[in-house]
Amino acid sequence: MDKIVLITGATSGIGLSCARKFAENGDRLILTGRNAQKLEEIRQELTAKGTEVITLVFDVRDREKATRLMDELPAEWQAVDVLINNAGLALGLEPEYEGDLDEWETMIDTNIKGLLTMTRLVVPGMVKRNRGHIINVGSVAGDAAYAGGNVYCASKAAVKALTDGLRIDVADTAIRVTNLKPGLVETNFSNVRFRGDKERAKKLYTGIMPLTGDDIADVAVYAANAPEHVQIAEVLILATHQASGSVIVRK
Ligand code: NDP
Ligand code: 8X3
Repeated sequence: MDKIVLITGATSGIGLSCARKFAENGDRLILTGRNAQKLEEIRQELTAKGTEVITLVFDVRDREKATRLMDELPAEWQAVDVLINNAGLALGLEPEYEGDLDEWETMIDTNIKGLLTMTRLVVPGMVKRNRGHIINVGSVAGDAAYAGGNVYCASKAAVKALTDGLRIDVADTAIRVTNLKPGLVETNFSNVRFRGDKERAKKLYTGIMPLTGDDIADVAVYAANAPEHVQIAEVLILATHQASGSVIVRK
């Protein structure tokens, strides 16, 4: 209750669901994203319900801007209790010998380097205060590669390694570190992956009931509110008819 929760990529999907669920939980929110107008709409929606919200407009790949905006946070917002490293994306499903180098760079810069930037900006304060929780949004894709997943899967395997590494590095503190690993969640994710091909994106969720952003946000809220001696280290969350990154039964 009443924690300061910072969410990256809060303008859509899992990040937006986290914003709403943590607001319902009574927390104060720092919402970050690239889309200033969407962030403002969400801020208005949540403040109308009594939640205190600050928005920061930056791309997680822009280390300089992220640093400046985090430094400029009002003193009463500096002590972030929960960092949710959610901003991320997949681009394409081409074989590794045909993929686009620029798209690979975008995934690596966002999913890995953006997460590291935010970790480096927020966690030192948590260590000083001996209090905090980092929730990284990994993926079932980080457990094993699937066809065409190559670089995206590698980026989420990196999220697992970085989450595990951070957990070791703060094991002598009261800070908790969680890797949330969703499977198929119906968000804007596949529209982005298939570069705006909505039909192709929709097909992915046909014949199976996918997870929703809210399903994942519920687990994040649970992890953040577990008793202080309980560290939810890793959670794999799959749709009932999904068994792994590559086994999905559609009816
Ligand atoms: P969405 O596309 O709905 O949301 C992604 C969010 O990340 C958006 O707010 C997007 O902002 C933001 N984002 C992307 N790139 C950047 C950037 N460079 N800087 C700041 N924000 C950025 O997808 P999801 O909600 O599904 O994805 C959220 C996370 O969940 C990702 O890390 C994804 O890899 C992970 N995930 C998703 C799964 C799924 O099946 N959907 C399953 C497992 C994990 P903008 O609108 O400006 O692009
Ligand atoms: C997103 C889920 O299976 O499309 O991480 O990689 S999947």
